[in-house]
Amino acid sequence: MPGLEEDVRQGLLRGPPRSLPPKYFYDARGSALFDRICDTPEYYPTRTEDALLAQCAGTIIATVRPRHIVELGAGTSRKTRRLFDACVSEQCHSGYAPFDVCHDVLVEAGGSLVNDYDWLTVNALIGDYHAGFEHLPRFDGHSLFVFLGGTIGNFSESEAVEFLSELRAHMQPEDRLLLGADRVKDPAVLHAAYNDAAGVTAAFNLNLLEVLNRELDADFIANSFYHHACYDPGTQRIEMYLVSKHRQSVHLHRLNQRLEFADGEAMLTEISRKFTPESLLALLAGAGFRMERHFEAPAGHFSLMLARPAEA
Ligand code: SAH
Ligand code: AVI
Repeated sequence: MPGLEEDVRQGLLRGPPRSLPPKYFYDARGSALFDRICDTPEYYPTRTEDALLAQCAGTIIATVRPRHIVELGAGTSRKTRRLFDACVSEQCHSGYAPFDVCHDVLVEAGGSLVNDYDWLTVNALIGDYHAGFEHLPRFDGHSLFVFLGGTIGNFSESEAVEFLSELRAHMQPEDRLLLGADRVKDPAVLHAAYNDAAGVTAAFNLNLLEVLNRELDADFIANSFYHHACYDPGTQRIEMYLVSKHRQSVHLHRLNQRLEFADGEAMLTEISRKFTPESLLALLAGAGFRMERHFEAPAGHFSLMLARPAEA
């Protein structure tokens, strides 16, 4: 699995456009900024998915009755609490394994979860989910794998198929996947969600430069770049960039490299794909899953699909 240095060589030192995988957003500050994004009035996905989960968590837990809930890219686990609440009402006390690349967010969230749910055993897994699932512990009994927030949209189509296929290969026949995905909608709503007025998304995006400065002994000046996010209806995705405000050189001392940015040069830091029910079904089918239930937010603003491994 490539680390930061390799990803920088593959993405940042090449181009156009220069690019980096989104996992580097999530140092402690980046995770805290993402959590603040979730509370901005413009960023509808979190509260929309949370409201949907509040409605359907009981049905999901009663149907699956998992012994373990394994969450990929769990972050603060704030919405997953809907599943734990349903575990209480359905008397199904499962274990919980949040899997995330950010150590700090797992430690903080784990502490508050065991405080609030005294029956819950939290087995935090720190790592990169692109490195495969063979290192995940094998739990006794069946698991509900959870991938929320629309994070699947941060993968290209081929990355998403590869990722879900690897997950499918790791799953037992009785396991289930709960996948949250954001939906295609009015471009103005999408644009606003990634351009909040308080500038929290901009700070989240620019924090990537601080990560590079710290990890690669680089000398990015955050103030010399600006946040740009736009929705492309053709590809049905948000593209998020950091744009150079002028011509500038940046040194990556640890890699002994110098980057030359042109005035207005844009570096791609994230894509966030939006789905239709059809494109989501096709993605799941392409990765070897069969959809069992589809829960939709009002006006089709967000989808939660409960899926099982398709028979080989
Ligand atoms: N599931 C939460 C958080 C979404 S933010 C929600 O729905 O609100 C995306 C999360 O995925 C972050 O917590 C980030 O640290 C984690 N993440 C991003 N890339 C990752 C990777 N390659 N491996 C593991 N976790 C990753
Ligand atoms: C984590 N992921 C689903 C978020 C999204 O909406 O694509 C990350 C994010 N980027 C900017 N705002 C939120």
